[in-house]
Amino acid sequence: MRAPAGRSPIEKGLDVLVATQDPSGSWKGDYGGPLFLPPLYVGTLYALGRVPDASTRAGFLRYLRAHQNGDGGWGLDVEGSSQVFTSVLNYVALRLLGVPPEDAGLQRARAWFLPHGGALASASWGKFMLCVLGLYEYEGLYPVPPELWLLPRWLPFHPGRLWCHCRMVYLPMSHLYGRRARVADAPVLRALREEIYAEPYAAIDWRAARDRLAPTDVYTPRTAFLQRVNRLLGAYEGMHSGALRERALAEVLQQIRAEDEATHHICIGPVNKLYNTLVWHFERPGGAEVEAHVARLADYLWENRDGLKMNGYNSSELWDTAFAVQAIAATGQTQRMRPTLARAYRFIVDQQVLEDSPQPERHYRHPSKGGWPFSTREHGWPISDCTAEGLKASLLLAALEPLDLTLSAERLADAVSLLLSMQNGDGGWATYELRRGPRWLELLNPSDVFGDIMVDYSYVECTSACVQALMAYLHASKALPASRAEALRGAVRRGRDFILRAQGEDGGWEGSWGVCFSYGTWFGTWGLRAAGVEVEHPALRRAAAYLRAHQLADGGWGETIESCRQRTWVHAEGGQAVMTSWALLALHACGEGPSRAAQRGAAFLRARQQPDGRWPEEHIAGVFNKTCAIHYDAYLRVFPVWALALVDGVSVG
Ligand code: LAN
Repeated sequence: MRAPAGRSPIEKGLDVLVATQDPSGSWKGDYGGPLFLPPLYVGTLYALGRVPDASTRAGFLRYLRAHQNGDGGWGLDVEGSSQVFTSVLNYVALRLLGVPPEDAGLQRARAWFLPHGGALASASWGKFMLCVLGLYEYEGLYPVPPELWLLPRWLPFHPGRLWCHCRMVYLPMSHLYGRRARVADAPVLRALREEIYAEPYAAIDWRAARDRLAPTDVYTPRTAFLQRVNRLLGAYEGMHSGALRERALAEVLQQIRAEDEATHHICIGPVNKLYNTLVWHFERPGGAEVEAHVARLADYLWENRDGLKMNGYNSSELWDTAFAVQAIAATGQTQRMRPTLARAYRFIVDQQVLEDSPQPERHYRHPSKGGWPFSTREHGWPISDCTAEGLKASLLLAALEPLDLTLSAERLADAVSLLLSMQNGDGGWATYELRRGPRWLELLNPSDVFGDIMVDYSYVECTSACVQALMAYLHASKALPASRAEALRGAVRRGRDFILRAQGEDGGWEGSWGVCFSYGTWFGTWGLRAAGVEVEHPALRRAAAYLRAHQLADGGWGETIESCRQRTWVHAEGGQAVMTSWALLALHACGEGPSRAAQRGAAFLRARQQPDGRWPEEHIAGVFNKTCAIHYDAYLRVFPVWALALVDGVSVG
């Protein structure tokens, strides 16, 4: 696509948004990045006995080869340095796809992971999948007992209190573990057992293997507390009652069924999607549950230039669309963009979740009615900040009369009530639920490779989005009963105070779902401004100074995922368009759009825009659990337009 000459950078950016909108009205795209997902997908297909068709196979092969590091291994994600966990799993995936062990890429892989300890040194999640594939022994795992689900709910470590993503992964794991699920042996598996270990399989001491772990695979070291609990679980496993186990497995299966049905077999995330599929395969091979799961497996696939990948979610559509709408609105070109906005509005309206999941308390679910999910309504798990962004976008669009569609007052009120119900005692908002567990649960994080997965904490991003949405609703609603308006203002004040407390000494905010401090500081500053904090407030002065101090010589801002891992700003080699945009949005909120720093940032964005209106690919901008990078395809099309709309053309002060 070539842009007509003479169009402004913003117009060219808008043209790209128009051209890339999906017929459904959303923007959707590649949501890849994590390299532990494709091999879990391939392993699941293998376990189900479903040979991928030729194009799926070729697509996966291209992707896995494209992301093999120079040293022969694979990282946790496409930007990460090699780990045993993902190196062994991707090696196994390539073999299961039919690549022979003599293949040069596979030889290089073995030459990397065998000296690093082979499969015995993999992080715990790798060993688990290897068990299911018959490539590791269950005795070499610390137990994942399903009986935990039978404990009284009031216990602080009941699994129902875990962050929902952690809980929903360990749920099917406990079933597979309890049944010691394992695929039938086959020649390729026998060969693999010789290839992925540095020693003969028969000679392995499985008990000792529980504690083997390569330093490359450790982000969250196993605490003494976790080791004690692990030993306790090990002792329990040696003496557990068969009848109780059956009861626990039945309860776990019931919870799995509820998750499947509430999400139309999409499941909350990619890992429990695959493990739930496997549970049903072992429980009722070829049964209706397996068929229902298989029908939705491809929802997670995405083909791009680098090959076929498993996305980190069934999509990021609602989230991206809500941001695209806000960026477009900021340009003021809503007249010309009307058809695009009308389609987006229809999409957003259609994704609101209109009812609670079945028997929510029974299944540890927070109410859902009125919320927006990250992806689609069918997925069914609303999230605080997705609800907030969905609400913000809807209110903006409703104000652009007439797009012949509006959300009823009742549906808007449902969204607001849900947001109010999700505010934590500390004034902040977590992701999907109220915070349910104590901080010390993090000491039992068994994943090795992820940080902060045990509890759903309050986050600056979620809090800021909710504060902004509540204020937008307050401004838009003329006739609110006084008590309701007061409840909203109280929630906003508590949210504001949380954001103030979350600010770092240096003036920045640490982001958790984007890379990293530029992302967090965008949310921090916007939340404070929405809550009525003046630009002269010391918190905003410090934020602006913090951003100015991190501007690069090229006029841009840039961080790498190392910022998230090390929890301190780590500069990229040069400015990145997405992070520069976040910094500019934040400076704008601090009243510094016209400043020299911001104008240099805008010039950086303009200079980097290609003739076709796009910005070139750059460092990954999304992250989860401190360590894993994830690609947000729409960000490069949305945020530069938004930032330029707010700061460009404003005269230098
Ligand atoms: C997501 C995607 C969306 C994201 C935002 C809404 C952007 C954020 O503001 C809140 C957190 C949330 C919902 C989020 C949490 C972690 C997720 C679900 C992911 C990054 C997508 C994939 C990731 C999930 C945990 C991946 C599977 C790995 C495990 C450790 C279970």
